[in-house]
Amino acid sequence: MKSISLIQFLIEERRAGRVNAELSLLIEVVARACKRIAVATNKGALGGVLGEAGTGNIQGEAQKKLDVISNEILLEANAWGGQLAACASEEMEDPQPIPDMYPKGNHLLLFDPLDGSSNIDVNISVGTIFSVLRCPDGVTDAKTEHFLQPGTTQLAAGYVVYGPATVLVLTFGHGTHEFTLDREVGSFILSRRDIRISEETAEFAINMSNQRHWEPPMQRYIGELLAGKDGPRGKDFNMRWVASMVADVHRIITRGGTFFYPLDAKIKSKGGKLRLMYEANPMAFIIEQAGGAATTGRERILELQPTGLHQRVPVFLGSKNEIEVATHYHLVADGAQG
Ligand code: FDP
Repeated sequence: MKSISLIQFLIEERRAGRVNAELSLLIEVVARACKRIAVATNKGALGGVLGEAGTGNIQGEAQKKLDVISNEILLEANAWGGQLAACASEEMEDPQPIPDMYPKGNHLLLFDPLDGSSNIDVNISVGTIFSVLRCPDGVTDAKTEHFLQPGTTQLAAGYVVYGPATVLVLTFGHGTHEFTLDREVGSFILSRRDIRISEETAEFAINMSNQRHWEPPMQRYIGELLAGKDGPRGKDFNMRWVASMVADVHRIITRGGTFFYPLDAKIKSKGGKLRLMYEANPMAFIIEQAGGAATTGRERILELQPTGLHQRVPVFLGSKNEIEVATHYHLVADGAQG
């Protein structure tokens, strides 16, 4: 079979009228930056990139050296290309404008440069997540308020998982596609087109150590899965938790399953654990485009009106039928459905 590189794929998408030249160039630049992050992560201890950076990000989380390096790689790669009005990142409180010496474009890029960073030092998969929005017309100085658009307006979303292989998963709203990095050639090659997530599954991912802090409908839902064949669901379920969202989502993209980071008493005041703009929204777009579902347990993630760049939300995503059951239990508990 003839292999199709990411560049060829993007040219084909342009010819089909599904992306414009500026967006396709932007994705090429992001993919190139991610190849550099892959090189840095692959070096591990030999590259001097492991361990703490000795700084904290704006969410008060300790930054790893690779968080900082990955953020710089993405900012630097995207500053000069002319496709962006501004960038926003998990690692920076405010959006970063494009320096005056470079031309500005019509897009806004949001990213989590290195997701799952607690796994870096133990050689477990980590990843980059990104989301692309259109900069509102007439805005020459893009600020936070211009980024606060619902996930349904995303023009593109993707993630790269730095695992045994480096894999890019991408959507422009016309299906979800996977590219695998050919390290010898240095190109991402299309490895799966139009991925479909099975509607049924018997595999779920959740941090069980938070169980006692969950809300009653979450206790009920997971309790029923754990009861297995003898319980109300009448079948056995298996559990996985990598604790890198990219790796857990990539498993779902590959063989189905569900991922939950629900509200719990410890994180309730923050609104959840995961970030809406650069974690939940891009992943929800990718999952829905592959036939899955993504909710907060109560609402469709992509329809939320963001209120802050670093807003947190509960995340339920994956195989459709299970996400529907878990969401239904929450709505019933709230009295919204009988
Ligand atoms: P991390 O804090 O290591 O960056 O983005 C947050 C995240 O990882 C997700 O990638 C991951 O799914 C989750 O947090 C892990 O949470 P737990 O520490 O509760 O396992």
